[in-house]
Amino acid sequence: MKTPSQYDASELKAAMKGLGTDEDTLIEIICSRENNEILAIQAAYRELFKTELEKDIVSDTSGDFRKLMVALAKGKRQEDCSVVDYEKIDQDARELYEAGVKRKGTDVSKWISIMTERSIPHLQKVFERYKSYSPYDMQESIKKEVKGDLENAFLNLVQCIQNKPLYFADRLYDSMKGKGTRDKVLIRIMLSRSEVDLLKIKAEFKKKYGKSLSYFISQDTKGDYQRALLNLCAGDD
Ligand SMILES: [Ca+2]
Repeated sequence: MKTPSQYDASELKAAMKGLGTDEDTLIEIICSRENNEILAIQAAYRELFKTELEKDIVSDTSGDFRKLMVALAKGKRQEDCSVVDYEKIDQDARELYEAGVKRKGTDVSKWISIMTERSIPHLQKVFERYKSYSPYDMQESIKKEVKGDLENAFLNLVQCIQNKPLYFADRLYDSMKGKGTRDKVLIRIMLSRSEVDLLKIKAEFKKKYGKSLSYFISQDTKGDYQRALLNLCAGDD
């Protein structure tokens, strides 16, 4: 049995070791964990692998995607604050627009600093306000402005900021939809969210996909593996 941070550290190491990188795993973990979780992962990573998480990210990624992953892996996001700063919300929304859709090319560093340093409740309001400046919402803007791993990472990040349980419900659905199952993703999300927000994830899942998460799992898996996942998923849904 590993602690959650040891588990995340091991998943990150596995995503980066050897040739190539499993960017989807890296993005999912780095974009969705909170400051205290990131700091605990850094410590677990150091203890288990005798090296720094940031160092491995730097050597396994490149360009603006690397800048975004490294910024998130520092765990420097402002903590929630009960005071709502409408001026700052407006300013950040305008700056996100001016750094992307409004100009030729994209000022990715500006996007990174706003989206990795501001608090989650603040950014939720910034993305709402953003629509009064831009003809496209934040997700549409990301799709227009950037490509590849960077696009994928920004989209994951914005989804996590807007509604994290829905983000994980979508990832669970993606892991099971169509033919076959992406077992690694299914197992990782079930294990890593089981004591965090699985109840909320189950509610979002049923709301969006019409049937319960347990139903999807029972259709897509079998045997002991199925029983273990259904146990994690236990309870009324
Ligand atoms: Ca642009």
